[in-house]
Amino acid sequence: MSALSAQRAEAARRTVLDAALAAGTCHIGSALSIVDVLAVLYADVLPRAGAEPHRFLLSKGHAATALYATLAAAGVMDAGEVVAGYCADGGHLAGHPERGVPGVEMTGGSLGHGPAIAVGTALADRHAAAGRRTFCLVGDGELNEGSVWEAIALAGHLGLGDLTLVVDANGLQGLGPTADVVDLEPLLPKLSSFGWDAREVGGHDHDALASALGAPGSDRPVAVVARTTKGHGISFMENELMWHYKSLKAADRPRIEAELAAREGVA
Ligand SMILES: Cc1ncc(C[n+]2csc(CCOP(=O)(O)OP(=O)(O)O)c2C)c(N)n1
Ligand SMILES: [Mg+2]
Repeated sequence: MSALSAQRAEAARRTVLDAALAAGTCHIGSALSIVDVLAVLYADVLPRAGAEPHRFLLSKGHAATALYATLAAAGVMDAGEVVAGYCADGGHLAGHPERGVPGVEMTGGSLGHGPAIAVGTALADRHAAAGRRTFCLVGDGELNEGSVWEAIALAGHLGLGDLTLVVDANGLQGLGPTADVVDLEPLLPKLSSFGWDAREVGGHDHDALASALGAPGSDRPVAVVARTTKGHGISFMENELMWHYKSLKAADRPRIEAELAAREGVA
């Protein structure tokens, strides 16, 4: 495991929770689900020596705190600024990411749009011979959006090897398990059938993530199905549907601090 990604993931988890506590907002489980994926991307995969970093588009924009916290851990913004500015009156960090904020490539929030935008940026970079990869992260519930599959079909047809779709496969969406809402498993053969190089990985395993995300597809787009736990890292939130919409209250701070202290003890 890259020491850098591990250390940044712990820092980002704390920022996510501090921001959620300060703002009293929801989608905490959704953000914790992807902290490790983002830590690996921003520490080990996106940076390019002497060139602009590869692109990252957060399609499941409701997990915005994970993106802000990762950008803070990477030094693009300040963690205190995330906690004070997220969903605050007059703050500049909205509940869903907005283009124009440093480090934010795509405005998100309405699910289902990231993959099509990612096809566009990958195609533009291909024409520019930029050698630049595009990564787009979607939720597994978000895969219910038909527009996602139009983009998947087109990317496979175009053979966009520099495009990587990361599926945050946590098995839960807003109002129930994905298997009960619209079951799209098995995902790997489905994605392969659209001409994608489909890979499956433990979504909190930094080494496995780094190798699955690090290698572009030769002439096929890459899909990384990251098997994650919604609410990962905070025991009472893990796999608990209610932490999609439930918000933390000030009275919850001691139990959050206890969980973070226990993590820091083992990290
Ligand atoms: C087009 C659209 N419809 C509905 C919503 C409301 N919504 C926000 S999060 C969510 C569930 C998403 O589930 P999933 O993609 O699995 O993400 P997770 O919460 O597991 O991270 C829904 C339906 C939305 N943001 N956009
Ligand atoms: Mg989900």
